Amino acid sequence: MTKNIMKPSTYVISSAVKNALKNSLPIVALESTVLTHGLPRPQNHALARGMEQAIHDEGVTPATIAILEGKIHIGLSEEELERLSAQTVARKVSPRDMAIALHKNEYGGTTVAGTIYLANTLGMKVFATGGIGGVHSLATMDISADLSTLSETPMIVVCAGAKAILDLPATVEYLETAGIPVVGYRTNQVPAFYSPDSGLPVDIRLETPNEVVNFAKTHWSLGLKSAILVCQPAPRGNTIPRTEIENLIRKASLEASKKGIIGSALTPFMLQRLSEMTGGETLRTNLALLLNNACLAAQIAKTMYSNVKKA
Ligand code: PSU
Ligand code: MN
Repeated sequence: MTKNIMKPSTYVISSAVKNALKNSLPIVALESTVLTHGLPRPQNHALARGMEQAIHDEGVTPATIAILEGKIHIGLSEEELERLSAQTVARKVSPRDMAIALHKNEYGGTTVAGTIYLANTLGMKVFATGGIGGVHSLATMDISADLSTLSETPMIVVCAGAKAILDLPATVEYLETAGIPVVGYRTNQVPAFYSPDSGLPVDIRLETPNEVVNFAKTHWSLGLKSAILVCQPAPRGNTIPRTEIENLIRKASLEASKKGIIGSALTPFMLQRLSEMTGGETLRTNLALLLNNACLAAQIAKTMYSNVKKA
């Protein structure tokens, strides 16, 4: 069922996504800030293709969502994906920024918040990313719009926890306040992006896509409108020990504050410095966990839609 409340003139849906929506076939929505702001070129484009391919391989339709020249695109062609990945000037688009990017005919990478808003509006249920935004620092009130949007968007969001440079305990507290259950996928701890352990317990541990789908249905059957956050650790062999990465994050933050780097420039700076300091290890982990999350999201979408058909 689509509950489309957007004016068709504001967006373009690819024929593959249109077909999947029309026939209630499984779809996984993908964000694009990770391409425009999160990863270096050309790895961003390779990753985007890899995630789409991983979803295809499960027999599921990927829907990468982005803004191209002032139009919202739901599902990108090969050429559009390449063009977006090559953009050096793109806006990072959360719900607050959407009309701005449209009004100014800009390119935009949609964040978790921006993407799940659009995906849910079109009736999609499953989304994959690397890490969600969260609480940077309570002192500055830098709290990602991902959190408030997750609280009002009934989608299954597969991630490896929150962005590594955040205050993870504060982020987890906010998730509780906002009514967002944190599911550990085959783990008891909220993954800390690069490392599997954070010392913070998940709200419930689940083992299979089927359990995730049933849990989400129970949550929504209560009339709740919030997302389900499914947290999966980075794949074995690609993780970085918690103490090691924490030290490097401290070092990089110090550098950033010395250089006066703040706001939207902070994440790209931190990710680049971490990658330099680890000889590319953080980048490899980031890519591996994104692919892994795309696979799990596709399996969840497949399960969800096969259940829908049987019902
Ligand atoms: N996590 C990463 N890299 C990223 C992001 C998250 O490791 O690039 C992006 C996601 O799109 C997320 C956004 O939704 O950052 C959150 O940004 P902010 O904290 O400014 O809301
Ligand atoms: Mn922010």
